[in-house]
This record gives sequence, C-alpha cells and structure tokens, in this order.
Amino acid sequence: MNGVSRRTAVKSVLGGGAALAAGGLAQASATAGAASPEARKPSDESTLWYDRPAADWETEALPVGNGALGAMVFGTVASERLQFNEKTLWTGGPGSAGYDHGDWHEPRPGALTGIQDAIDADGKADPEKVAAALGQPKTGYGAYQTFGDLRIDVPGAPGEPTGYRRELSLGEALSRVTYTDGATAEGGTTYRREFFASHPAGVLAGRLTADDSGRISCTFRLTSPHEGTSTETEGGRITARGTLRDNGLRHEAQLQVVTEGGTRTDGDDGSVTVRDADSAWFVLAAGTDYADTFPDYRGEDPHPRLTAAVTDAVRQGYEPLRAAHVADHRALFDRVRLDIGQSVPDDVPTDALLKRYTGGEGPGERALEALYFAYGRYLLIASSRPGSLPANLQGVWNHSTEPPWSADYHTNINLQMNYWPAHATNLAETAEPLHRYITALRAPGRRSAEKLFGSRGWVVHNETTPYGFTGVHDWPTAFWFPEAAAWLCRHLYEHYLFTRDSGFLRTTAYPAMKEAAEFWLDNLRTDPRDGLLVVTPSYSPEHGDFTAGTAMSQQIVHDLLSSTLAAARALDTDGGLRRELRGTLDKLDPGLRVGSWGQLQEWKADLDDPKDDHRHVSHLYALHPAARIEHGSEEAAAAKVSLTARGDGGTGWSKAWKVNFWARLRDGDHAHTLLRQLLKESTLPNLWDTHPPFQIDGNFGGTSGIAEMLLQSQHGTVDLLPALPAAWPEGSVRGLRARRDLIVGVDWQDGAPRTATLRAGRDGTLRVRCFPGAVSVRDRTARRTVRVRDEGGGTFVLTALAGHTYTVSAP
Ligand code: FUC
Repeated sequence: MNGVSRRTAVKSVLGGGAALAAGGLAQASATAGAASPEARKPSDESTLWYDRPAADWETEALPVGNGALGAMVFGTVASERLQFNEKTLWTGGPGSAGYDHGDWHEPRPGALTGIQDAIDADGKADPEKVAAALGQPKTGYGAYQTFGDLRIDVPGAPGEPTGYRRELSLGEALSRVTYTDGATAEGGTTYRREFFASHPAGVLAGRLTADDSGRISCTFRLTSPHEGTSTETEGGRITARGTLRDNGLRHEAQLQVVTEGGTRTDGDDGSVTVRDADSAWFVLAAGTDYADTFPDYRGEDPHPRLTAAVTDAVRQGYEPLRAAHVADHRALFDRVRLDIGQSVPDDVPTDALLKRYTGGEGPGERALEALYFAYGRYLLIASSRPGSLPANLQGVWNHSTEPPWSADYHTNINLQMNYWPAHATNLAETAEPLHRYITALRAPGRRSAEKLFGSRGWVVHNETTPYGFTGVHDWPTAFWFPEAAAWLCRHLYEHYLFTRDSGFLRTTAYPAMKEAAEFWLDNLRTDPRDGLLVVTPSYSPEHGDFTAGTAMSQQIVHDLLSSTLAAARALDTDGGLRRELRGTLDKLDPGLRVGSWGQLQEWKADLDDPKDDHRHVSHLYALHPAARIEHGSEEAAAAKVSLTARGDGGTGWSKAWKVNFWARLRDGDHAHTLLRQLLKESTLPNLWDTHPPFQIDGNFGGTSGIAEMLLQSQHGTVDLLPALPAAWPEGSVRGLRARRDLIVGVDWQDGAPRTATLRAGRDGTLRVRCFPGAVSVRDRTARRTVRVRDEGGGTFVLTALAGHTYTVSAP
C-alpha cells in the first residue's frame, strides 16, 4: 500500500492524556526475565542502565533530547513508547482568551505608592493585601504541552525476554534496549533498539535490529492528546498536524519509517507496518509556528521545515546520521572528565546503585556522584541547544497537558539555576537559548515597566512563558518580583566574564543590562528610616511579609548596577549613565547586615527566626550566585550562621543551592553532605531531581555545586580545589572553565593538589591559588619554564599567552 495517501482523524485522547499523566500505561507485557551477565554489565561509568522496562514516565523512563526536541524512552518490549516534546508547543499567549502579558488593563494611580507608603508607615505589608492592590488573576498564561507519543508495537514479542537491558549512554547520547527472545541468551534471537535526538539534523531517530535476518516486524503510530490532530500516511511517512484549540498554534510531527528487507505498508489508521525486515529505522521531526517575537509570537508554518529535516536525515542514511549525532554530542560532553575514584560495581543497575547510596555507605558511592555530575552536563546539552527556547522547569521533557507549574520559566531561582553549570562545566553554547530568551523578554518587559511602574527599563516578575508574560498574577507569596530581570542579566554578564567576548558584551549583554538598570534608577525609593535607596515593596521569595529593602532585593540591584557600571567602563561608553550609576550605588542600601544572633539578615529589620528552615535562602544571593561575599569576611561568617540555621533539608533545588553555598564558604565536607542529601532524598531512579515532583533545576544546581567544589574564579583568583571533601581524597578533573576564558584541570592526592593545567584563551594576567609553597610553572606550548610572582599563601601570578597551556606542579 506504499504510495497511497490515507487520512484519518485522530480521536481526541484528552482523557488518555490524563491517564498518561498518572503514569497509567500498562507495562504488563514487558516483564523482563533474568538478565544475562553480558546484558547486565555496564558499558562504562557514564551509563545509566536498568534491567527492566520503565513502568513510569517520571521516575523510570530515560531522556534524550537535542534542545528543541525531547523524548522519554520506556523500553517496553511489546510496545515501545517514546513520549516526545518540542519546546515551543505551549498553550496560552496571543490567541488565548484574555491574554494580557500580566499587565494591568487600566492604570492604577496610586496603587504602588499606596503600598510603599503603608510599608513606610507600618514596616511591612501583608502579601494578601499587596496582591489585592497590585496583582490580578492569571489569564491566558498557558502551559507547556506534550506533543504526543511514538508507539512501536511489536506483535509476538516475548512476554518474558532474556537478558533485558535498557540504558542511556551519556557519552554517546544514545538510549538502547536489548533483549533476547528465548529461554537463554544463547538460544534465541537478540533484538536491539537505539534512540537518539540529533542536534545537527534536528530530528529524533532510532533503529530496531535483530541478530537474525527478517526478524523485525512492528507497527509505528503517532498519538496526540491534542484535539483535532489529523494524520496522513504516505510512503512510510506519517504526518500528524493540527492547531491548538486554546491559542491556534499550529503544530506538526512527521515520522518517516525506513526498512532494510521485508515490507513496509501504510495503514489506513495512520500507522506504518513493517514485516519481516532485517531492520527498521525512523526519523521524527516536530515543530510549531511559534516564534519568539513580540507581540504575535507566530512565525512560519512548520510544514516545509519539518519535511526538509526528515527528508535530509533519511537521505543521510542511519549510520552517518548516528555518527554525526555522536560526534556533535561528544564535542561538548567530552570536554570535561571527573575522576573521584569512582569504580562502577559490576552487575548493579543504576536504580539499585541509588538504593545502596540511600541506604548508607558502600561501594559505588563515588560512582553515583560522578554519574550525577556527568548526567547534569548531559541533561543540559539535551535540553538547551542554540535555536530553541531555554530549558524550562522540566528541561524539555513533559508528558502532560497540565504539568506542574505549567513547566514554565520560574525566575525567582529555577530558570537561573538551570544555567549555573553552563559555563563552569564548559558548555557555554548551551546558554545561548537563555541569552536569546532574555533578549526576547525585553520588548514585553518594557511595556510591563511602563504599564505597572510608569518607568523606563524592562521587567519580568516571578515566572514567565515563551509568550512574554512579564507582568503579574495574584498568588500572594509568589507574584511580585521585578528583580527577576536584573537576576537574568547576571547570566549575560557572566557569559562575558567567562568568555571575555566583548562583541557579546556590546551587542547582547550591555543593552539588556543597561535597560534593566534604568528600571531600577527610576524605581528605587528613599527609605525614611535611614535615607538609603531601597527596593519597595520588596519580597524575599516566598517568605514572610512585604517590606522595604529585603536583603535579596538590595543584593540583586547592587549586582546589576555595579556590573552595568563595569560593563560600561569595559566598553568605554555612556559616561553620563556611569556617573548616575556611581551616585546611586553610593546611596544604595547594601542589603548586607549582620543580625542579633550573628546571622545575615534576610530583611532590613532584624526579623530572622533561628528556628526557620524555609527552603529559599535568598538573602545569601551575594554569596552565590553573586560574588560580593568573600571567604573570610564578616558577611561570610554571618552567611554560615544563617545557612546552618536553615539546616540541610529542603526541596531538590534548595539542597542543590546549598551545595553551592557551602562550596563558596569553602566547606567541602558540608557541600558533600548536601550533595548526599540531594541524592538520597531528592533523586528519582532515573536520576532526575524531584522537588517533588520532577523538576530539573536540582540536577543542574547539583552539577554546578560539584564544579564549585573543585574550581572557583568569582573573585578574580583562579581557586583550585576550594572545597574538596574528605570523601574524595584522590582524583582529577579536566576541562572545567574559569572566568577570564581559562580551561582548567587539576589532579590531587591525599586531599591536596599535585598538578594543574591552565589553558589560556586570552593574553592576560592570572592569579592562581593552588599549592602552598613554591610552585614550578611550565609553558607546555612554548616548552619552557616560566617565572611567576609568588604572592604567598599558595597564590601566584602568571602572565599568560592566548592559546598556551601551562602546567603547574607542586614543590
Ligand atoms: C519556586 C519555588 C517552588 C518551586 C517553583 C517551581 O516558586 O519556591 O519551590 O520550585 O518555583
């Protein structure tokens, strides 16, 4: 029936979507038998593997992704399921009833000053009262949507396969499934499946093979939970298209099935059936007509682009497509290698490794920690590549039409945390979608600044979407956070600090920073208590009352104004603005106060309760991610008191943040304690972070925390092994990145560094804190010993040349 076009309406499966959300897919036919030794042996230390199919999306299925596209692989023998996503498939926004960007519909004269006056008079304002005055119900906010499922039904698949193994190779970015049809691994036919998401080709792809010829028979289907999706099949290609009822967004998925041997038949139900083939492979592309352009957020119909992507990928052939994918992934993933003495125990699947870890000390602990670090880098590569939106609360993976928190972009910690590992673990390219997204927020953010504040600049509040929701809603404890734009700008400036790319500073970072700074120049208010400039109303995320000048607000604004000043200086521009920034910084409340019990105050008044263990530790922003609190300072000691009081609990991301805090306080053992807590209490069998539920920020925050334990550079010094825990006495790391465009490796023994390598991307002076005592430094590129200036305390200064690698050895 090849070549015959079939058109069928896919039945609405909104109800089915709910069943999927509950993880309700029956996996009964996929019960696996005992694994053969061959199948159970891990291929390498950066592989997640399991001896059963995934029974649940959230906790067991395994993620692949190319930034724009993501899929969760179940490995079910009789009916393979790849739940897939494309990042732009969002309800809400323009076209959705009542969408308003969160901006006030009518001016509210006096509303803002009324709250400010009330705070000046009473010292505080109740969140309910502030939300009533300044908030409004969310309309047309929308949610990230599952695209649908690719199902591959395998008639006659063994109910009890032998030697079942399901894995995710982080090094190759390939998910594999292997099983044998027979009583013994030796006796039957071995079947293999593999799946990947190619960034260069812009497609998901996979192949089913068997050891014996003519053994591949299966039926491919695409299912969609989106009402009105229609499916057409022709020449082994299934095209499923529709428009979202909510906002009219056009969406389309195309699946091409290719066989070697056997037959391929287009079904009249939107399926493609393969019979008696030697192998079958497929290519799947999906997209929408979303564009990140205010105010319409619509671009071209995705059809021609998807048709070309699928056709081009098929034309390449499976092996070249796969090889190009692996090479593309390796070019990023292989930059970093961490060795903390991990030895992967044979025969222990990843879920069992996690269970052992949770149960207490035992072999494999280092293996799990190293795997978690590698996985964080893998997940960032898989969920954030140029050309798409940034990683959301769930990266790119979502199986629901109503995901938790809409799987949106929360900007009071979560989106920012996603990108903490990007530069430190040498994946600067993965930050491009964030930079682009921040840039796209400026147009709606400018309008929100004008409508809500009557001011210059741009804002975004507590959470946002791909449709530029930069205004407010009315959830009292999480709606008002105009500081978010400034916090996002820190990511632009950090990109410059790591890469020293002055073109990026000039064209992307500085314009956004300057405009965010202008917002605050217009909106700071003099505090009648002491005449200092404060943010008001000001809210320490999700905690307490509204006040004026909370620590986090002041620290964020200080960070923005001072980095904008530094950027303007570096670009030698905007003399007038620089004067204004300097003048404002002189009068700005610092947001760093040590309170009555030695704590760093969360609020300007000394309100902190030593028994409070709230998960947000926002007042330590100046310690991390900002770099205002230096080790050994009075503020660092106060931050430690606050952090100790908050305890080692929290949600996934909260523990992950605490790993970073303790690393910045140079307490490697406490950082490691938090890493243990994160793995023990907030990590699912597929090693996803759980808030609960699944929320990917903890994976990224934990990965960043490990990098911070090994290398820091936020205070102008390259600090090697600043927070090495006793649990990692021997080890090495290669390829981490420090600010000033430096690639760093270090080996250590007995908890002390032995050798380090520094590869300079730029000419310049480097200050390095490494080994106590004299060091010998060799320019490996020029093959000569170089003289360094010893500053004492294990710190030396080196004049580095771009492109040269320096080896530093202990005395
Ligand atoms: C912030 C956090 C919550 C959750 C949500 C998505 O509001 O306070 O714990 O992570 O984002």
